[in-house]
Amino acid sequence: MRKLAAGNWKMNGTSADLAAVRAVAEAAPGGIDVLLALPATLLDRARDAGVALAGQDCHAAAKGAHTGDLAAAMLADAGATAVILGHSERRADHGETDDAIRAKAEAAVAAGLAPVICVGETLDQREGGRALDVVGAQLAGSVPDRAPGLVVAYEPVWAIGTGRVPTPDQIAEVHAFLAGRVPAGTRLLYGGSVKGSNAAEIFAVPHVHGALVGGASLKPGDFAPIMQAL
Ligand code: G2H
Repeated sequence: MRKLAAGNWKMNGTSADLAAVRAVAEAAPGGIDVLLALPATLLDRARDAGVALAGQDCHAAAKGAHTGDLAAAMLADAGATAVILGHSERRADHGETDDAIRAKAEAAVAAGLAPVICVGETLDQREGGRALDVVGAQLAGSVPDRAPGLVVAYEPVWAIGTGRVPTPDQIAEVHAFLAGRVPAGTRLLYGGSVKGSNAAEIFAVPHVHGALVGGASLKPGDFAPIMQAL
């Protein structure tokens, strides 16, 4: 299975940052896949930068009266080949449920986009011994029956943007659990405070096929060592 380094720029980036997209493309090692989830405003202008692009969310409907939303086909039209769905920031900020995420994923698949579906437990849930129950329920509820190119990202909420990273044993436990429940060929990414300094240790964990990287994907100099560690 080819490894995947995915960057999630979240709500960062303007036209001044297109040079960083090109720099990531130039720094990408051969033999791995690299995907940048840019703000939608940059997708079309980054489409010839030499790196695969993703959206960060889409609507479940194909079109219509949904002010401010984007259809999956619009992301595809702008150059995306994938879309992140169910990121914990979307689940928290926009109340996205597993059912809503599955509907979005079905729309993404219909538009030819590979869904990158995020799951992950909160600190309370982990400390309560419920991490596997939570990610299992999120997986069962949010992944459609048919999802070509499916990627699942395990992002413990307590590790996102905090600098806290689970131990390799904690990541291994969840990834082994997920590996037994996803269709064959599904890539499993770890996400949450991945940096150049911890990437190699994380990538050595069984069933970790890459990373979904937030803060450290914004600067090519930070993202390059992560790509190289894969
Ligand atoms: C988790 C991750 C990217 P960061 O949200 O999806 O962000 O690497 O900044 O923790």
